[in-house]
Amino acid sequence: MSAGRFIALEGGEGVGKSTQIRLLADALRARGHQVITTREPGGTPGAEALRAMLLDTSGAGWGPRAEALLFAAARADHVARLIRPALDRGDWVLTDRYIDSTRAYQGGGSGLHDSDLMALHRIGSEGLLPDHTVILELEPCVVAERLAVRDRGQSDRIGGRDASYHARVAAAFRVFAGEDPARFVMIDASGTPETVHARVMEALGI
Ligand code: T5A
Repeated sequence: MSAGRFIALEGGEGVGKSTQIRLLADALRARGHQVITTREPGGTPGAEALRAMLLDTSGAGWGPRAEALLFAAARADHVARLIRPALDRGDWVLTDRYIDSTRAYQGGGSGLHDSDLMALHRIGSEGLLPDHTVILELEPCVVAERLAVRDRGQSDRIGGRDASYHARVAAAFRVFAGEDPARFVMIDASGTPETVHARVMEALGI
């Protein structure tokens, strides 16, 4: 069996990342691969504790700099304790969000410099990048319909930020994809989960 690959799914809230990770993991397992699925912030007990602190809607929350440091700390634990060991074993690792979420939200959304965020990533996670980063893109009105069904108006601290914040996040993801077509692929996330899954499989050449 060949060595696994490290794949991140990215995009705004509710575009279908978790759904597509499940379908991709099932397809890879059906081909006999060992697959780890995980998420950010989170994936290890320490990072899940930081997730609760980051997304909790009670209290004053965090400024953009503290938020970026906490995401980097969560990622450092996630990489050291789960992602690196899995890749070293030859497993496939599929993560729901990774460094490009920090670049899009704390960078594009909150205005921190990309070079500073990448410096934190070098310190925290030795700069580990995915082999492929799949960005799911969907019209905000379709996302709103899907989340209205699932969440009934509830959102976390970051998902609840205003439309202009989320527009800057979406624009940042498009810029990343344009700058590095070798790592990024943009996928139209409209249509049924199976239709989107077929696009993901084709884009990854699986
Ligand atoms: N964040 C995160 C940062 O600011 N910086 C960082 O560095 C990182 C790592 C994380 C928050 O943290 C921020 C970004 C986020 O605001 P989260 O709880 O992990 O928050 O939430 P999301 O990543 O936004 O995940 P969601 O679960 O909300 O969305 P998904 O995973 O994209 O969507 P999914 O698959 O759950 O689908 C949403 C709904 O749509 C349905 C599903 O069944 C579900 O009900 N659906 C479809 N319906 C119709 N057609 C399809 N094709 C469908 N696909 C899914």
